[in-house]
Amino acid sequence: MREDHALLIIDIQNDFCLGGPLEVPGAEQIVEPVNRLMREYSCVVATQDWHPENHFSFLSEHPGEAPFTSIRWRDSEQVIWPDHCIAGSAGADFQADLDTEHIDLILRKGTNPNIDSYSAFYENDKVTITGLAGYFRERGITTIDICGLAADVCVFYTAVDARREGFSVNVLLNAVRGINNPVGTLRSRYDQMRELSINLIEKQG
Ligand code: VGL
Ligand code: ZN
Repeated sequence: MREDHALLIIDIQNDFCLGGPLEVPGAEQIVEPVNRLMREYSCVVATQDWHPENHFSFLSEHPGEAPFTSIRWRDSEQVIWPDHCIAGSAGADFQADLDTEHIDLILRKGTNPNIDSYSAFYENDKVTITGLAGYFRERGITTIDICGLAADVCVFYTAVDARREGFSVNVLLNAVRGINNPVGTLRSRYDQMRELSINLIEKQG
């Protein structure tokens, strides 16, 4: 077990799993691989997407818009998502089969109604930090292995910010799944990650 490697598990929550409003195809298939992986790390962090019920990214706040389309909002682009992961709701709970006893730190993100937060390190304003980079540095972490949901949204933005913060970053392909809406998004995000020297690897626990 390497003390300088961390496992970062992104948003394995009910609303992203089968039957959820923001279902990621195949999401349940990663739970067992992630459970096995957790045993290999001395530092395990998990995030939860954790929104107030009036979060501005929600479809219910934009009557007439279509989900998964992008709108212009206060000088930036914002994707409209089906309402999901409302703080304290059953949909925001970790998927029931996830072995949460191995998690050292749980970080909740997206709590500001006016800012979305895909990355575990920065909110989407790219200014507001979560403190996670500092947590990893203080624990002597140099390499972050990332798994979870969704590969083309929160996993992607988390991996990009982890690189920017100077960590070595591996995305564990067998333990992520993507939304891929519109089709082609997942592939393009994988290409962007490779260009940023983020390693896309298979790793079994
Ligand atoms: C996510 C869309 C909106 C994710 C979170 O966890 O990938 N995607 N909020
Ligand atoms: Zn969200």
